[in-house]
Amino acid sequence: MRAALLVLVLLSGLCANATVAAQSRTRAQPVDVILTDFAFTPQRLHLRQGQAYRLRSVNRGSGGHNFSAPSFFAAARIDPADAGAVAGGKIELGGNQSRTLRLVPAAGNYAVTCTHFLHAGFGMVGSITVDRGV
Ligand SMILES: [Cu+2]
Repeated sequence: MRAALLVLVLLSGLCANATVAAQSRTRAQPVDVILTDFAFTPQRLHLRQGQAYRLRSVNRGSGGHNFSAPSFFAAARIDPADAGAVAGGKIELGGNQSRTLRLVPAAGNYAVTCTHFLHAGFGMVGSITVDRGV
């Protein structure tokens, strides 16, 4: 009886996870951020809490850049299938590379920078504002 209950609890947990992943894939709104030498475009992202997004970071710069937003990524619900794209609070991109991350953001104001040497000083800074859902 106890084992059956445990199996049931585990199964329902799996279903809930699968549902969240499926929802974020089907209803996710695409958002593109272009990284260049030395800017984020758009510089200010405006998102809504609870909405699923497909955040695509595209590096059109000549060299490597990153999309570093540790607080934003820590607070967001990231699709487990994409979690490997974020390391140390940032998405690292070589020249002409892009990564897509499915996530549901949490309300707040977050800073975005490129942590490569001197890039923030050259202008690679931005922000993400996530409004509370209705
Ligand atoms: Cu950079």
